[in-house]
Amino acid sequence: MPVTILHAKPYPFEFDPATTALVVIDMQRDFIEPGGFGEVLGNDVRRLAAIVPTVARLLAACRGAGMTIVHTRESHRPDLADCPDAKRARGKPRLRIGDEGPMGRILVAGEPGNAILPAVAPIAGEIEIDKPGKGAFYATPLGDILRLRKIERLLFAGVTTEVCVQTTMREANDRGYDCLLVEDATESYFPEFKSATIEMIRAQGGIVGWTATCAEVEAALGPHTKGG
Ligand code: C5J
Repeated sequence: MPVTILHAKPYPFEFDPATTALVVIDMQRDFIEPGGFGEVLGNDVRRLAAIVPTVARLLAACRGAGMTIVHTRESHRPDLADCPDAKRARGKPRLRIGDEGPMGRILVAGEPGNAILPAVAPIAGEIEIDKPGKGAFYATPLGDILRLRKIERLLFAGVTTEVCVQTTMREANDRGYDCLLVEDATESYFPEFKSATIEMIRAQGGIVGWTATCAEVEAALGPHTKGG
């Protein structure tokens, strides 16, 4: 049965939990924990760590409503065959993708730093997508998986707001999905980039989609969650 987030911006967002997926982008140790790729690039990772409890709450609400849950990881093959030289060289970081860092090889599948934080980790039955790019549709089976499950709408959370979250949301928008970004379940190393992204998503009547808070999603799902 459809539910409505009345206070979503720019206007109410209706969705049916049966045909809506929660997509949690790149909640990986590499981006969120000290010593990972995010910190190697010169970022203060504490901002990202602060949203972990909110993402966990959102996951609990969506799991309780029986929604499809997708987790993504930005990760490359161990042989780096899916990592363009341009991506590897960009920014001249101290440690590059594929180099040995404090949490294993940076942004390489299967390495400790590439794992999703335990507090928001996938559970049995949830979809895990390893993506070599910023967008989760590029060079992954995500589009086919969503189509087979007859998913029509997407809720988004994760990091970073203006990079992998926004890129994936724009890819989804162009593929015909109605998308909503959960404002307090996403974060950026740069607060001004987060707020600008939220503004641009919902500008012009929701040109990329909608935004709402985690509490607003929880309130809408209330009657659908187990025991509700
Ligand atoms: C970045 C991401 N920022 N997950 N990746 O390189 O946003």
